Amino acid sequence: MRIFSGIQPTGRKHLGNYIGAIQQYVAGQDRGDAIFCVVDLHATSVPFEPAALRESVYDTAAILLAAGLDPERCIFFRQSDVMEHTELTWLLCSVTSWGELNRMHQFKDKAGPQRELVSASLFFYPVLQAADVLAYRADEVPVGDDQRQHIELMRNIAERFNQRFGETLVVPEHRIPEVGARIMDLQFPDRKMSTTGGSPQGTVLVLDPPEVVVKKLRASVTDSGTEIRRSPDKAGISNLIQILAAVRHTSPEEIEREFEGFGYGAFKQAVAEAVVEFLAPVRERYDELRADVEGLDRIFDTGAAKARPIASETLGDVRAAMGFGPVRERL
Ligand code: AQP
Repeated sequence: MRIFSGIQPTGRKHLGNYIGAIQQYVAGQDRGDAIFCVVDLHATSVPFEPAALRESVYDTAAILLAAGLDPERCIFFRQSDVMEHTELTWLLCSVTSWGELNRMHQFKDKAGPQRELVSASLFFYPVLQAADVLAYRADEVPVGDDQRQHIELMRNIAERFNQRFGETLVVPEHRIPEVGARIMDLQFPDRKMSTTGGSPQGTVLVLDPPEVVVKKLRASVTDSGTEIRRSPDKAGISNLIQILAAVRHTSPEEIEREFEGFGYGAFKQAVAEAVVEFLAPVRERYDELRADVEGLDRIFDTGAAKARPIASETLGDVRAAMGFGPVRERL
């Protein structure tokens, strides 16, 4: 089975990214043929600074490696190093409808508050994401719950391509974790924890010092009740239950049983300590990995050299199916 996922370059990866995505990437290495990339092309869909973008790619790579991605056991590369992604994006646009793209929640959420130019690339973002996955004929895409709609779209794109031009692409499935698929902002627990839309105090960063993590979790917004249980009117406590269950690799039911009769203060302290412990190994390894930019470049070069032939073969089949290039017998 082939697993593929991409992550945006920002050094500010948060607990939601870690639980919803990064943790699954690391586990994916034992489950199949795993391919991951830092999607720097996607980062240009919102305002960005070129020098900061380049640095953020290294920040993100160091976080993923510190979390346990092993370039010996997976293919790990920088998206812009494999140019097949961009050509495939254009070709897939012909089987993507404008109406579908216009219905994407992420586009609406991000285009709305933008004061400067709303770029066409923000609109086409999901097609590039589809090209990333379809280029590797991946069976499975580990993501958080917020990506459900984008994965549905890439499935439609693959199915439509196959119907129109003949069986060429693999239709992928999403893999969304059962626990922690949507970690919420600690200050506004009705919104997801987010890089761009979150509150600073409500967002635990993977690289936050332990005392900052404790402070943010202890200050998290709860309700006027006392019970540690999940309920629609207890969004803050429900979120903390999810977080603790995810970092301890257990179920929310188990957490509710264990903390029955505890007060909110003691529960928040327990969540804070568990999150600090959960993130400690990443913080410990990060600095050394981040300092070695040449080493990171070598990892990217090796990854791109392995990724390119796979993407290139798919692109060749797509081109042939669509009628580009000289006559070629389809295999
Ligand atoms: N709150 C979340 N809970 C669980 N999973 C989450 N993911 C994002 N937020 C949560 C998952 O993290 C992966 C990386 O997403 P990305 O590449 O889009 O990274 P990002 O843009 O830096 O992360 P955000 O926070 O999702 O940014 P905004 O909100 O600004 O767009 C994905 O698999 C995602 O599902």
